[in-house]
Amino acid sequence: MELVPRVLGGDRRALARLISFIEDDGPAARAALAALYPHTGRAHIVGVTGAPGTGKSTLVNELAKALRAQSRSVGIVAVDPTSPFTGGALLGDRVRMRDLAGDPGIFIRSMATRGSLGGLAQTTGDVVKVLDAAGFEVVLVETVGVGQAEVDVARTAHTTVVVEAPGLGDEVQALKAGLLEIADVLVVNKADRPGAGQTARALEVTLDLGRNNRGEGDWRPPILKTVALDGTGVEEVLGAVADHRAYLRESGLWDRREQERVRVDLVRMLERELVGRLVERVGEDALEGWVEQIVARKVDVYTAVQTILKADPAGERAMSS
Ligand SMILES: Nc1nc2c(ncn2[C@@H]2O[C@H](COP(=O)(O)OP(=O)(O)O)[C@@H](O)[C@H]2O)c(=O)[nH]1
Ligand SMILES: [Mg+2]
Repeated sequence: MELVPRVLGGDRRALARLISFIEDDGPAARAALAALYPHTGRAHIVGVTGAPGTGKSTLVNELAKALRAQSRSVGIVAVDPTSPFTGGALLGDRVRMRDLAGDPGIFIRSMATRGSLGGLAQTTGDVVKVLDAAGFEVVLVETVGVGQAEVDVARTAHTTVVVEAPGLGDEVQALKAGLLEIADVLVVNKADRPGAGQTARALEVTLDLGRNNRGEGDWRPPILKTVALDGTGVEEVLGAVADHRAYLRESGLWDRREQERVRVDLVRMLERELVGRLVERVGEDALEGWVEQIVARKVDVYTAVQTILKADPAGERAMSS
């Protein structure tokens, strides 16, 4: 595909077009991804996640500006599956990020869900690869930390920044358990609001109780306070992100995380391919027939799966090997 050399050469319009192809998930996009793959592996992929409204987009904007001030190129992928329902959230992000537009050292892409969340995780991963291949030194991935798919997206980052804010109530407390486990850097944003110190102390206690963090290494996530609105504390967050990168390199965890990322990617791709092929061979009508039989309690889903796989020896072989 002629887009590939242009993307590698720094052509921004080619980059935007290629990402659109990837979102449409055609065979051409896969060929391009295959061609780009040898050029990946250089970017520091930084996930920024947390509950809606904590200030992730504002923080990402400030982080990007601070990185640009250090002359480092930045790709941003903002994933917000809630936006089609709430309307306008992504638009708001775009407006806010306008002060970064026109700078060739930065590329911003907002992505809304089209298909399943699982599909979104895949697409996001592919877009990150393209930005990596295109030479962006840091790729910031903003995700809303509300579900497993978002956590999966965060898991594919080298460094995960979890954003909290005071005064968001119980809903946020409930999110903490899952998100704290994947946090490499903790940010209490909206430090200009009352309760920020208390939120930070609560996080401190929770960290002490539940060490740590993917069960690997002895990195303790620093807890940093920011006011993303005016940039206060943003340099410190960048510093912590850089420290974490150095830690990953020195401890050998960088390579382990790469392996984890590739394994997740490989298994996800195999699942998609196998299920796709199998459904194609079995046929939608036959599947519908199985659904009706299962609904009618004439057969159970477990037996149905075994029977379908037996009737399709290629699928059976692939699934059981
Ligand atoms: N008071 C205060 N408000 C903030 C701060 N950072 C972001 N906000 C506001 O919080 C709201 C949500 O911010 P946004 O970045 O869209 O949050 P996101 O949903 O996590 O991406 C916006 O109205 C921001 O202006 C901050 O540090 N202090
Ligand atoms: Mg946002």
